[in-house]
Amino acid sequence: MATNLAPLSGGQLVVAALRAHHVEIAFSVAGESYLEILDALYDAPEIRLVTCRQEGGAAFMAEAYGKLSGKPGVLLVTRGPGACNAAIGIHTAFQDSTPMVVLVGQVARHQIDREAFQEVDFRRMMAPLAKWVAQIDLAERIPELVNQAFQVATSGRPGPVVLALPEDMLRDRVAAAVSGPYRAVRAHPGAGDLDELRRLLAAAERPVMLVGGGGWSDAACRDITRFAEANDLPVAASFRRQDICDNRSRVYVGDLGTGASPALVARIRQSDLVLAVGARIGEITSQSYSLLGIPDPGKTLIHVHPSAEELGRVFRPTLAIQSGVAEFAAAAARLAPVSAAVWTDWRAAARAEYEAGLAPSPAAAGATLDLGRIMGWLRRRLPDDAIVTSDAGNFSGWPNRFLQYRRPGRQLGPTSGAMGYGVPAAVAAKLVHPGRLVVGFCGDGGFLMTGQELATSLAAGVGPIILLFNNAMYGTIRMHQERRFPGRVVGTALANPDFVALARAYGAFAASVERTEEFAPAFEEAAAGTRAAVIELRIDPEVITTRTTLSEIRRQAEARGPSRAEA
Ligand SMILES: Cc1ncc(C[n+]2csc(CCOP(=O)(O)OP(=O)(O)O)c2C)c(N)n1
Ligand SMILES: [Mg+2]
Repeated sequence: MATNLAPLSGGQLVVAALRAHHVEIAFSVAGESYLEILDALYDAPEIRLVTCRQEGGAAFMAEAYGKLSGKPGVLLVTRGPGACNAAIGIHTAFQDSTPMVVLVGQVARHQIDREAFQEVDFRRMMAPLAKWVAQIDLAERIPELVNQAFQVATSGRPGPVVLALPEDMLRDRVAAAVSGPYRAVRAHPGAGDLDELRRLLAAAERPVMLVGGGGWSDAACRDITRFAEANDLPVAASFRRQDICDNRSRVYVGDLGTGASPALVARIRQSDLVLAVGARIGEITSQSYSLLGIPDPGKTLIHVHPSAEELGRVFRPTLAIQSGVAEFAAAAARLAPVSAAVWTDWRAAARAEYEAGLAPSPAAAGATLDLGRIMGWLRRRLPDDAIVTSDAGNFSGWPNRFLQYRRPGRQLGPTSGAMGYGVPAAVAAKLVHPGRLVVGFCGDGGFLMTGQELATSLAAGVGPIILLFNNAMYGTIRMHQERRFPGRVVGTALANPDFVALARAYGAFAASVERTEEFAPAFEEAAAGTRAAVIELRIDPEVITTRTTLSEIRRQAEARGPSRAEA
């Protein structure tokens, strides 16, 4: 009981609770609102405190850690301004179903509701961004509420939890027993569910499995691939979740991202059964909600998701199975296979289309910097355990289409579409796995949003390789402009700094690549070093996607005429 415990400050109790939940790393930007926690961390060397340069970068690092490890990413930020900067990473953790625990310093309890210095009501501000928000007003409740935070962040559909910590509460001294670690709650598929799944599958002729969402351990990925191979089921990955099913397996048929292969999209439209495992089937994956009817999908839909709230939310499933993805994958791998002969040709044709898509499209070929050839080289060069991170932007189409992901390698990208993710995620990945090759992709736009976290990387002595696609524009938005308002370019041209000089000023290795043949030597030099590296790829602005050019998009929009261009 608490009575014979030595009193601790609220700050010390928070750190004791983090230890009880086996926290090994925390990302922070310091603030005077939580000095007590920082001071307690001074005495807790087993928790690695990473000092970041902006809370947006720190929040992306915590999110990437959560995605990579399956454990909550812990983020420490100060009240109003710190929390506002961190919001982008909290929103990303929410959309990406990533476990995260955010500790925010708050004004003293007796100042609340005066609009005290930097005061924000976090319950209101974070309500739509976080899975749960609470404020700890009594230091003796720290063990209870920190435990609840870890439980909520990891159970069901994982997500971010925000705890506001009034600074005077952190100074109070109380005797309270912390306890941990948390135990995530995950549902299992029932025997009846699995029987019905087999029955529905046996009745199908053109089935497709769609895998996505968070919570995929290496073992769960192996299990779901085994199930797919045993049943010869074609497997598509949802947006930025390409590392679930080994892309080299004969069952893998491609991904449903922003630049999805038209052949794959057509095939899913033709399918008579979709088995969605872990995926929410969100806007990007469903190709703007066009792949399936709403609410009647128009075909058999078996939807497996850890959260009851997601099942039947948009699409009415024939069979809804509430289950953790690892729990479902383990059960599916043990199922007796359904006779697959009827769809073997269907699966093989889908695989052939995917493999054909690995050959670069003619539109991009022949450029001085041939990105198709460079990506082909990288696909062969990256080891099985490489970690690839990505920012948001059109450049991400290149690694998404041409690299092949497999465990233990990883793909870490924001399904929230948040720019600025690529560099911090690469830094976090390299901190967790210093011995693995970490390659972060970003555009010139995204790089200047959070590229200052290179300083964090160099301070921590870890070296990811950043591939910076410089086309001197917010290319994605320019593409949309050309589609809707051809020739009317506004707000999307960028005047960039000298990226090589900038990277070198941080102490990073830097190179600029203009010709295809310069890429491999620059990459090898970066990989041979231990410092962070930035390789700038100078992209012809014409090369706007992996499949088409900017002028082709403009030509098509002009041919459609003003009314069609509006559509
Ligand atoms: C934080 C944030 N701001 C704005 C956007 C809207 N947006 C999406 S892509 C994009 C341009 C990305 O430019 P860049 O990083 O240079 O990549 P490119 O598209 O040129 O390859 C913008 C502004 C966003 N997704 N996230
Ligand atoms: Mg750009």
